[in-house]
Amino acid sequence: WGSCQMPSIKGINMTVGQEQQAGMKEKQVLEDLETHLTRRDTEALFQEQPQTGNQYLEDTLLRSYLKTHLPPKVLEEVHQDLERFGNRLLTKIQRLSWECELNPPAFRQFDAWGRRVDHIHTCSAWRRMKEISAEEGLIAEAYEKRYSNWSRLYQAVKLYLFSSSSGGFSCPLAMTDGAAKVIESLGIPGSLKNAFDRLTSRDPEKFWTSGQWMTERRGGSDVANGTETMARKQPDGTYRLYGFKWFTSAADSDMALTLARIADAEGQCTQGSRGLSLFFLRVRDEEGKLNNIQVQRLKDKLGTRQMATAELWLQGARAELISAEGRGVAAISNMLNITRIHNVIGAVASMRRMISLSRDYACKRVAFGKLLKDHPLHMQTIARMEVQVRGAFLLLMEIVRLLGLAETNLATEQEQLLLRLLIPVAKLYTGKQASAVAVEAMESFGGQGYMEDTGLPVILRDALVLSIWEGTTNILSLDVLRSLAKSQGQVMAVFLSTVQVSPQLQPCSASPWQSLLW
Ligand code: UCC
Repeated sequence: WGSCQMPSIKGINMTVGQEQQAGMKEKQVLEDLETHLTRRDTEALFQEQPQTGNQYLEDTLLRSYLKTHLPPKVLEEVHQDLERFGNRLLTKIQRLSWECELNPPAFRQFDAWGRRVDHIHTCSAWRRMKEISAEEGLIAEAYEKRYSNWSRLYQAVKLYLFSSSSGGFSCPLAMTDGAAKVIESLGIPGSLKNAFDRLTSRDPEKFWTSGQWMTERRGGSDVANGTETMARKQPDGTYRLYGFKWFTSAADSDMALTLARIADAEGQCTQGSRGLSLFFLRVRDEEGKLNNIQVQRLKDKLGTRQMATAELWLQGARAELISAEGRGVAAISNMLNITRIHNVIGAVASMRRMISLSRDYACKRVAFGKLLKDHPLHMQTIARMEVQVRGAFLLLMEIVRLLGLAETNLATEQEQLLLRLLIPVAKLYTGKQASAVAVEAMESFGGQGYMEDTGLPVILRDALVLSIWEGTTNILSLDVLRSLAKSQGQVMAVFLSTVQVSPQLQPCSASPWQSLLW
């Protein structure tokens, strides 16, 4: 800016005094330019960005757990795949995740000519996540059972690595897994074979995701009293659903499982839990037309903005009854237990990511004359978080180990009881823990942790939902009581005896503190 003014000063006739003044002005301009350049220099690199490498290779606890527990042949194959997957996450998938955050879904209700279209537009990165999920067998792995009882654990490990780089796609995967589990537990009836094959497919062209539509306008916790949706039987044996689903996550899914009350000939329904039945429905037909469903709007959420959560009117949606009449809650509880485990996976993964970045930052950032890692107080804070994530990780591994045994008919009765108890406990505990750890870890970056474009606030926002959806902390506490009551206290006896004697619940290295290696 100074340079273009200078010739005009020099080009006019001036007195000596005026010349002196002009000389001083010129000097000032040059000094300003120098300051400006100096400022630009420092602006170029102010602080070093925290980063992680291959998340699998860097996760010493995960690797040591797998080494300790998996049979050698399984370990060999799994190790190769996880190393490859870790590289794919680092070089390709993480970038897509950020794209999903920057391009949230958009809803268009009408086309240019006033025709109602209810189109939910998702970005290309989100759609790519769906293909990647199929290619990586993120659902398929658990159902193919290539590694017998270890398949479930292996799937959970892949989901754990994927979660923080999935751009929110781990949510539809949770419900997809839950739907596959429900269909499998029903013995894969012929009418659901196509759906099951698609939910568990490795072919991106075939792969389907599923929604879980439980929440209605009267609330999402008290499902027994909050569900108003009515099902009318049709002459061909199918049903038509009428109602308003108020909170449907991943509304761009291909199918959904949902609850409704079957109306009798007079249009009357049984109230309460005993009146609820479980239905399967396709969201769109082969031409992409909605199945008598209207999208009212997309939800304006604090986090998980990458995914389309919608309010849906069911206006005669064609559906198939898949549970016994009045056994809807019991049937969908298989789905709830799977999505709750996914919730634990998401919680552990977000803690792991925040702490890994915090650890890396501590090795790069200098304050008060030395790296953060050389400040004992800072390291104590990180160490405390590290212990939390390690405990949560081991609890998660124990749950998916037990689930793998149960799914291959290798679990004892005691192990089944323990699994039933640990799912709500782990979900409620890690959901809360993830929010607290994310806040603490954010603080370890100072003001940078609060900056949107560092990507750190997204992790916190997304973690905050983990204690809310899939059952709040108090609802899960009630589920713990339900498991106690149903087993007449046996779950507690099994739990106590297990923690006293089982090496499975001990950390695989002598102490989590010992493995805090830098
Ligand atoms: O949909 C949502 C968002 C999806 C996003 C998912 C992504 C997550 C992953 C993220 C990854 C990063 S949120 C909406 C979710 N909604 C809920 O979670 C519902 C919350 N409410 C409850 O959980 C309630 O406790 C209910 C609905 C289960 C309570 O219903 P009832 O009807 O009062 O329950 P009852 O009468 O006690 O139980 C009915 C039957 C019983 O079996 P029987 O009749 O044989 O004794 C129970 O034992 O269901 C059985 N049952 C269970 N069985 C109930 N809960 C369970 C369970 N957890 N496991 C096994």
